[in-house]
Amino acid sequence: MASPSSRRRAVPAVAAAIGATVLGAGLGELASALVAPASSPFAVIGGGMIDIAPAWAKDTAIALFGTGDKAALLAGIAVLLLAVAGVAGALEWRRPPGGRIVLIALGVIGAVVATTRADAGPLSLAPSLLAGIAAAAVTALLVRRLRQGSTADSPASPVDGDAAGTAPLPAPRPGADLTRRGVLALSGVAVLAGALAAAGSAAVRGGARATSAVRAALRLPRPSTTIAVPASAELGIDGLAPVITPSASFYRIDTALVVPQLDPATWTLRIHGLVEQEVVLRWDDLVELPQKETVATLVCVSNEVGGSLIGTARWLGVPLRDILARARPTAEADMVLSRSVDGFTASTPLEALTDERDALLAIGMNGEPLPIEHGFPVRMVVPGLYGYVSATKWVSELEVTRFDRAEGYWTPRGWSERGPVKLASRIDVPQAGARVTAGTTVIAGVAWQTHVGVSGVEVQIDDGPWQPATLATAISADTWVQWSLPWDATSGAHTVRCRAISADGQTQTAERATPAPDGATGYDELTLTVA
Ligand SMILES: Nc1nc2c(c(=O)[nH]1)N[C@H]1C(S)=C(S)[C@@H](COP(=O)(O)O)O[C@H]1N2
Ligand SMILES: [Mo]
Repeated sequence: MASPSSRRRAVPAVAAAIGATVLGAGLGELASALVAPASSPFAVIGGGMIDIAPAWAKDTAIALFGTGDKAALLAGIAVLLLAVAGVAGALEWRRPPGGRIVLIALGVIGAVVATTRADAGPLSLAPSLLAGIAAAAVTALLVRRLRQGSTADSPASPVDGDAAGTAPLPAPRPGADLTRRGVLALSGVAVLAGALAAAGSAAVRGGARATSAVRAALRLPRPSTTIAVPASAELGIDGLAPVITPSASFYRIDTALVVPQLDPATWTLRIHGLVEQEVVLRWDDLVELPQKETVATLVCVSNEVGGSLIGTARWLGVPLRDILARARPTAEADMVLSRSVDGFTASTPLEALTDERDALLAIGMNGEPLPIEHGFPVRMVVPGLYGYVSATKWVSELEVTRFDRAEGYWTPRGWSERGPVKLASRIDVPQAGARVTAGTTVIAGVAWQTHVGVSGVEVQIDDGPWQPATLATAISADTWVQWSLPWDATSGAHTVRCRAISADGQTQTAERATPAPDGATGYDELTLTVA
């Protein structure tokens, strides 16, 4: 057992290791910004954790933090890192060089993970190694100083404890206290320096600014086919999701802790595999091709019943069947594995990319170039399929292959290899927790089964009959449709449920299923008290 005094004396050592680790982490981030942009120690550890996370973990993270899941992950890593640093400080104080070894080991782990990332460069080892070495060296220096201070001023060991074995409280020693205070102050300086280095790394990166400038200056080609959105597609009910989702509020889901910054001038798309002719497409080639405008709803397989991981946008791009036709897939091919610059892949049935549907290699979203976090400069959008098996952002490669030869990113992580969108509906109005007073009110929401279409929505209040809601005009089978139903609300507690009927006559199933492995099912339900 450590005596109270030795525990007390470990405090500056713990502080020193934490300060040294913040400094090391900041230097690692700065080094990454300067020489290995894809190998930020935080991003590679976070990315590695995302990659090994099973389906339930992804679901839980999204359920807890929504689209803030990435910030939560990074904060979690920071807290864990500081906790380990604290332990390393105590170890370095009691059992040198234990603390140094722990900190170097952390750096080595980061470096090894960095080399395994899809976008690892030649210097990918450097940032994490530097972070570990800096943290260890500064910890060793400060703890050595602390030890010199305390031994210089401590009495010789025989006096340090009596025959009964009780630890004596050391008399205050001004010299030792000065050292302790000095080391604490230096730890604080290290934290500040680490924060400065991290801020510096953000400034050096500035990549986001450069890409925004390129994006802002970009002019999109005009579509040869446009699509009109009928005014009657929008019911204009307060609280109801607008039929076209503004890009700024469009949900974002991806594994990219650092959003890829691509320049259209150097972007290429390689189409290869089971093809007669390998093709490499550049931005200039792409914008020369006939452009099509579509409106399509994109939905995430992780969307819970009633969830918000869904949006509808106007997309501009070239039909993927035109692109694939240039490469001429061979007869044995049945899948296209699209790959993003950051290593994400999606397995899409070849048929969905070559049949009559508007599967696009998209460059525009809601009249502008794709937002950077939605895949700038080029992504895929395929009606009828969940995003994880179709909607690859920052796309750089289409490998024409077979389902029995390759699999997409989420398949080995517990998600189905194919992801057709399931029939679903959601209640938006009244909003959960809204005050509803007795009298005529409105119930409204959205319903979808992309590329199949919705022919009806029914609403049930308490245990009453299922009543048909009024549908807004559907833009197409590829989009969600708004619905509404007037309701003469009586005071008291009520439950409201909805279910959709698809264009091919299926009624949405009441059976509850979790998002994994192939999409949630069950009725969205709202409970409310009418005043
Ligand atoms: N490069 C890349 N593309 C990706 C993903 C990803 O993790 N990386 N996630 C997919 C998933 S799971 C979904 S639901 C959609 C979400 O697209 P959005 O963020 O534009 O809404 O992108 C898809 N494309
Ligand atoms: Mo998704």
